Amino acid sequence: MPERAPSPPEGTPLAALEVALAKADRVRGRHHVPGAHGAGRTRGDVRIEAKADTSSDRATGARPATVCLISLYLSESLAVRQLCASLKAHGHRCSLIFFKEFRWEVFRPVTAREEELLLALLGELKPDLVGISLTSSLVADLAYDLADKVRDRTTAKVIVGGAHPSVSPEEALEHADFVCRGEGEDAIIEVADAIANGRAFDQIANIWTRHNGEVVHNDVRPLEANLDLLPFVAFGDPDSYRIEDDRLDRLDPATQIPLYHTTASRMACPFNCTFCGGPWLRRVLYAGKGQPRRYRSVGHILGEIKQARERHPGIQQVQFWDEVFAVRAPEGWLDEFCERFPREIGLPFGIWSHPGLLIEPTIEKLKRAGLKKVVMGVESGSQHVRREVLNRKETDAAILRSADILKRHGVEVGYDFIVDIPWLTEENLRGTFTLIMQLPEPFEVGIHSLSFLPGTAITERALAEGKISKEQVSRANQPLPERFESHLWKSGLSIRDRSSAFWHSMIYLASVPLVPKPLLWRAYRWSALFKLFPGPVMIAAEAARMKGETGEVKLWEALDAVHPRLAGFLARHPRLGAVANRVVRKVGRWGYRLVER
Ligand code: B12
Ligand code: SF4
Repeated sequence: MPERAPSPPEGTPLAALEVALAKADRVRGRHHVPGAHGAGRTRGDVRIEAKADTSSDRATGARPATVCLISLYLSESLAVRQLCASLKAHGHRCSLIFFKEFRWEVFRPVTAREEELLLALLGELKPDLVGISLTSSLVADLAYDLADKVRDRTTAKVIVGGAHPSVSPEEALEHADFVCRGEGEDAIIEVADAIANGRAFDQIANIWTRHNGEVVHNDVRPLEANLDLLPFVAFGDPDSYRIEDDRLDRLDPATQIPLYHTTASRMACPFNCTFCGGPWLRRVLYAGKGQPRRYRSVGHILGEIKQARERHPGIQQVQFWDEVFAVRAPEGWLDEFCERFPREIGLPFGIWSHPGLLIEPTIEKLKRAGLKKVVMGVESGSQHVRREVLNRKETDAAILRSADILKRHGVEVGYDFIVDIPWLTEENLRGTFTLIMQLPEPFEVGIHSLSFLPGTAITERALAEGKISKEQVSRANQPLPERFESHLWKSGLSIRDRSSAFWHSMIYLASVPLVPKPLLWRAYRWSALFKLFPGPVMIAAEAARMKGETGEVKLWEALDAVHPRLAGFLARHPRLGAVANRVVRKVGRWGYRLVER
């Protein structure tokens, strides 16, 4: 037995790693005896058991590679789960690292300790290849920063893949040894094979790399037509780690929640909204490479969910992440799904859909099968903006009809709107307010900021018309915390831009059940006055937002957020503050009386 190495000093990443891993192993009833297992590796007291060598299972007889896949701010990531399952099915060793979680309510930046934990974990796992999933431009800077550090501090090769590097491979290749464009299952297997076996990797389809200092661009391979050939995504895999809140845990975060994430199709959406990255993937990257819209068989989907439930019986709901669920599905697919899902799974499920597509018979069938919630993008209350700027053809009437169908069938609903499209006029914002006011309650509304994603039609147009600069395209246009919060409405609007401040606040108030609708209609009728003095409406909106976050109405904090100078002045003059308080209450009561009339 080798001599026990001293424990890492307390508080260092390795110490934390040790604690986390020892805890995980205690949970599994396993004890670390350094050197006792042939396949294990040790460092200090830290020991990460390597998987049994599966090389003998490999049809090729080639050596397996050790791969670590990192998902950034996306603990559900289907991408790394799918890639991991494919790598393992081909005999490679693969660990999943879920680095930070995506929480809509609040952005939590990466801490120095979390970064150290990640690098220390990689130091222990000693991968040949580290894959970073860059699902969206949102996490591009973080991905590149980590890729640079991994290349500096470990001997692993780094590969990045996902939607963002698919559009911007040159940029990604500055930070990685390989960039995968498009779907990555076969490509990463070939890269792993090549690395483990010392073979050339400059002719692998979908991969961009450097060879003798020159960038090598390989074409994208044809799309896999039969999705049933893919193994079920990795879920509850023992080689999963989570880094969050300055700690490392050996667990799959998806098994900690009662919601199971999956998809029924790939690239199924038939629409071409100008702000969306999907059309570029379908029409540019995969032009001539086969039909992008592909469906898994119902049996394959149900098999995956059943297997997941065996591993985590606590699953209480399923979320399908198809862009538009069941759109243009093969004949008979929807009927088979609606017949088998309740019988074989019997859980409620949520979907994304499209307001131009919701028809009553489909909703009826899906509701009987367990449909609980539909989320769909309406994007703007102005038909003109939808048609001319966003390339969305549905009319206001169609949107209201869809909303009505969902309401009548008792399906929960969420709508998404974008409120800062550069071409929007005051009239368009008014349209968004009135449309939200007409939607049947209850509903949830997500108010978003427009991200200028690279490659999208709206970005090209905004660049051509000088509405944005190249630096503003997607990831470059805001610091990470702001980008994360871009989907949340914030009062940060300047009171000087009175008209937009008023309409944004009104839209927000219409989307949350705090201020009674008649009061909002009254403010709407008095918009000429409130546009000159938007303060009260802004404070009400900010108070509503804070209520959403904290559950309490905090008028003082809301005033401070909207008008810090006034709040400061009142704080310094408590008597005046008390008078202001009385006035606000009086105005509030007066407002409510107006509503009752
Ligand atoms: C479902 C989905 C989500 C879900 C994620 C659910 C999940 N469980 O993964 C949620 C709602 C959480 C989400 C969030 C966001 N999303 Co999203 N999302 C999608 C959607 C519709 C499908 C993605 C998916 O799961 N596909 C199935 C998996 C298996 O495939 P995949 O992700 O494409 O991964 C394959 C390849 O990309 C590649 N690959 C991926 N990673 C890696 C890594 C390596 C090493 C390799 C080799 C290959 C590789 O191989 C994978 C397997 O073939 C896509 C649209 C689309 N059709 O792609 C948008 C999409 C990816 N999302 C997008 C965006 C913008 C976002 C958000 C920023 C939205 C927001 N403002 O909050 C966030 C970002 C979250 C984050 N931390 O990155 C954009 C990205 C465009 C861009 N250029 O940035 C897309 C393209 C849609 C759009 N609106 O344009 N999203
Ligand atoms: S409907 Fe949704 S997924 Fe389809 S193109 Fe429009 S935004 Fe993208």
